[in-house]
Amino acid sequence: MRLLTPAVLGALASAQVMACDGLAIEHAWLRQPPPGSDVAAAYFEARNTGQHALTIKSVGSPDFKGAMLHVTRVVEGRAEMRPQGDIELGPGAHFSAAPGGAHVMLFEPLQPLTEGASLTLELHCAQGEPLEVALPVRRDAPP
Ligand SMILES: [Cu+2]
Repeated sequence: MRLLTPAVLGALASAQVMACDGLAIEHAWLRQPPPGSDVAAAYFEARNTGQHALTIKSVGSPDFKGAMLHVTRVVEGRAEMRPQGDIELGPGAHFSAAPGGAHVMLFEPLQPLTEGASLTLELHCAQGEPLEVALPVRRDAPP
């Protein structure tokens, strides 16, 4: 018997539980870019709440023309962004996309990125339907 925290139960209730075979996403948010910028970064916490391994292959959003998983690495003192490969999560495993590391890079918004707006982030897994989660626009990281 596994105990689920209220936060995890909330994520399961708000997500399509069958999508992505047990993937739960929490604390998804998009950092409001400076005015005039057509590139934004989004972050999330992912956990495999299922019994089987799963793989996040890619991301998308109906609110942007393009979306990619990136990772920031410091190479010889300079921060560089590279494509993030597949994210493989065993049962119970956790992955954090947070400022300074992995992130969702979003290109060419199709609507204004107003603080407080709720956009949509899609996670595409190796199996199952894409998982859609709410992506609130914030000026700063959630507390
Ligand atoms: Cu990036």
